[in-house]
Amino acid sequence: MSFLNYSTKEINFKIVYYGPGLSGKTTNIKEIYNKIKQDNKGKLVSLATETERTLFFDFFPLDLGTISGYKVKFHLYTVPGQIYYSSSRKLILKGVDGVVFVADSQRERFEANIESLNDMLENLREYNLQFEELPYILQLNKRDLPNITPANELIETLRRKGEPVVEAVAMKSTGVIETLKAISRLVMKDVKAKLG
Ligand SMILES: Nc1nc2c(ncn2[C@@H]2O[C@H](COP(=O)(O)OP(=O)(O)OP(=O)(O)O)[C@@H](O)[C@H]2O)c(=O)[nH]1
Ligand SMILES: [Mg+2]
Repeated sequence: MSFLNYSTKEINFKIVYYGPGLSGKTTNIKEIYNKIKQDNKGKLVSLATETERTLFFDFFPLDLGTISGYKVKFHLYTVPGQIYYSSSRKLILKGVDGVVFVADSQRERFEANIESLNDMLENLREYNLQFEELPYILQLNKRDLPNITPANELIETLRRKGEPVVEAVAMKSTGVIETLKAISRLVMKDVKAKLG
């Protein structure tokens, strides 16, 4: 859960980009990283295989200014999408405050999206995290490709609780900041109420 530090006047949020292998999770956070001013971000830690697939996670901290005198920090993580890194995916979800599900719009990845979504829901359940309460965004990525499922069909299958949906071409940065703004809006909503 979000960590409110009274002595340092900081609020820390953990945001995880989840989704099937090669859906564009790392691309999302790299694009965000490239767009943020140096002063507002920490180091991007990225551990990848030779083929650039995420091995454990990608991570960087992002400063989002202050609310009610508290410094707001987002810690952005991606999970490794490859099926055999299931235990890492679960571990990375621990204490999460918000999730972005990055779906791959390509027809041949239709089932992979569903599998990954179910895997996410199962992992959240195991941590006793209430999905209904969790700030959550569905991103439909790779909308630039020719072999894609229509957005309405993807929404019908993948949308689980009326969450905001963002269409994206992460590689070209389209929809990336919109997605980040959408998830931050949701995670900040609760905190603003608490801080008054
Ligand atoms: N055409 C197209 N390609 C994309 C888009 N977003 C990402 N890609 C490409 O898809 C491939 C995989 O992207 P990554 O961001 O590494 O995917 P990932 O979800 O982090 O993959 P794992 O770490 O293996 O789980 C790369 O070659 C990207 O350039 C997009 O919107 N359109
Ligand atoms: Mg990755």
